[in-house]
Order: sequence, then structure tokens, then C-alpha cells
Amino acid sequence: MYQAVAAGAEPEYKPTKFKVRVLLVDDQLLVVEAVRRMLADQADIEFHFVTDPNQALDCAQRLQPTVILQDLVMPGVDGFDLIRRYREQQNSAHVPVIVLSAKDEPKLKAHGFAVGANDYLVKLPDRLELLARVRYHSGAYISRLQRDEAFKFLRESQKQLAEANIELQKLAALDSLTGIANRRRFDETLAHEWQRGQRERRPLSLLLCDIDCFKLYNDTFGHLAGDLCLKKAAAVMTACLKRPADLAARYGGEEFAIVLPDTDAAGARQLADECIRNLADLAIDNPRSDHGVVTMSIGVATFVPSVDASPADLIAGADKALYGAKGDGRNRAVSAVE
Ligand code: GH3
Ligand code: MG
Ligand code: MG
Repeated sequence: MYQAVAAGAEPEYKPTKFKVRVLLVDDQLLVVEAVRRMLADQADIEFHFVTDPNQALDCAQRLQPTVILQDLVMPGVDGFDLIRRYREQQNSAHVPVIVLSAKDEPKLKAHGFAVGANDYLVKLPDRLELLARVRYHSGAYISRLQRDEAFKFLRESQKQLAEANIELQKLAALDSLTGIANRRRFDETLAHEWQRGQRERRPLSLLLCDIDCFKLYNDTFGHLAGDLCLKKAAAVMTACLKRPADLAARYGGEEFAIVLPDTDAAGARQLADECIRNLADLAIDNPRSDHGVVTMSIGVATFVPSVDASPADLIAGADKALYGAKGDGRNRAVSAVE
């Protein structure tokens, strides 16, 4: 079958090279021997045969011939019946069948085609003619197999591409350090929730969170420890969220933003206080800071979105409140006054 896709590599389609494979079904060894000789010196043709017609169907399934040469009169089995049965089996449904008949009768020929045969030759055929017909029918069948294979490859490539796109979209929305939503996702979500709040006339709250004295933390423990601290802070905020529509995002540097749709000022404030408490409770040492441990300050703003305001106004309100929280001594939340 076609080449498997190597991990990380471009999927490359390499069509399988199918060989011409002849299956002769005839109870007379004399005929088998004659056909075998006609095909013997052809390097591109494989020859197989069965003399017991009861094994023909199984053999066709197993062998996957590109053409079947089918005798009509065999002990206990009718060649026409056998052709019908090839057509019913998935693996042999489209394999070309050339009837090899002792009789040159138009009625028999017509019947052969009617039950699904593709060609009719009178025994024993001329060698050149047999070769030409075997190659012609096999070639058509091989083209069909290659077309099916190419379609299958295409379908699988499309599926892989769609999966990769979904994965890429997810990654493009995440902050690589903390694993929470990034600024782009925050911007999209805020715009979306603003629209929704406006339609539904429901309050939308925003928390802007800033780690306190984080420069001192970095100066004391180094940037790697600082990165780890940011991951912990992100985890604290994510754990505080209660509704599926709530979103915690890294806003930039050591600043985070939490979007709370359908949440009033009191509810937003409650969540802000909980985040602050839970971060302080981790008791991450920050010896040169105001409070001795890593803390954060949060500015809270709540709007019922309207055409008279914009998401930027909500951000500006939360930012101003955050500034107030820093001025008031940090490790606290301040709510914007409307
Ligand atoms: P304040 O309490 O007033 O917010 O003081 P601060 O020190 O937290 O604020 P400032 O804006 O002076 O410093 C922010 C620091 O955050 C400086 C910067 O190096 C650090 N920082 C920003 N992004 C990252 C990051 O991704 N990793 C690490 N380790 N540090 C970061
Ligand atoms: Mg800052
Ligand atoms: Mg800070």
C-alpha cells in the first residue's frame, strides 16, 4: 500500500506499483499448461491457476489478481455462477474477468457479459491476442486501484490537515509560558463578550491583575524562578474561575486579565479577593517585597456594555483601579467607581 507518513515530514504520495497478476480458473490441466506457456516469458506477468472450481472464489480473494481467466464448463460448478459470485465479493467485485470458453456462440458471449464478464475468448486463444487482452484489462484495473489509493491518501491528508489546523488554532490562542489564554485570545474574548453583554444587557466584569514587586522577585531569585512563579500565579487564577465562560489570560509580562461575562461588580470583587488570598496563601518567598511573599493587586471594572462605551473603556477602568490598589499598599483589590 502507499507509504506511511513519517512523523514531522511532509506527507508524500507514492503510488504502489501493481504487477499484472493472472488467475486462471480451469479444470483442464492441458489448458492450464497451454496458458502458462503463453505467459511464461513475460517478466511483468505473474501466473496463478486453480483447477478445482470450488477454490476459485477463495483464491481470488487471497491472491488479488488483476485479471481472471474463467472457464465456463467445470465439474459441479457453472462458470457464469462463479462470475456472479466474484462480483458479490468486495475484493473481487471489480476484477476484470475474461471468459475462456470452448464455444464461439454469440448467446453465450452475451450472457457472459450480462453476468459481469469483461471479455470473451475462445479456447485456445492466440498467444499475442491473449497477452494483449490480459495487459489491457489488467492495466485498466490497476489504474482503478491507483485512483482509489490516491483518493484514500487525499482523504487521509485532508483529515490530518484539519486536525493539525485545530491543534494550531488552539496553540495560537495559548501563552507558551503559563499555558493559559494569551493576549490575542483575551482581545477576541473581550470583544465577543462585549457584544453579547450589549445584546443581552448583562454586566461584564474585567479584572486586571499584576504581581506585586515582581522585579524584586526576579532580582532575588533569577528569571527562571520568576517564570515558575508566573506559572503558579496563572494556576491560582484559573482555579478560581467558576463558570465555563470565564477566561483567565496572560495580558503581558507579570500582568493577567480575567474576563467575567454576566457578572456584576460584587461578584467580580469576590473573585478578585479570592485570587489574591489564594496566591498569598501559597506563601512563595519574596523577602524584599512589601508583604514578604508573592502577592498581587487587582483592579476590577464592571460595565453593562452599550454603544456609548467600548472594551477599551472597561480596560481603562480596571487599569485605573489597579493603579489605586498599588497606591493603597498592594495585595488588594480595588473596584472602579462607575
Ligand atoms: P509593582 O508591584 O509595582 O507591580 O512592581 P513590579 O516590580 O511587579 O513591576 P515592574 O513593572 O517594575 O516590573 C515587572 C517585572 O516583571 C519586570 C520584568 O522583568 C518582570 N517580568 C515580566 N515578564 C516576565 C516573564 O515572563 N518572566 C519573568 N521571570 N519576569 C517577567
Ligand atoms: Mg506590571
Ligand atoms: Mg507588578
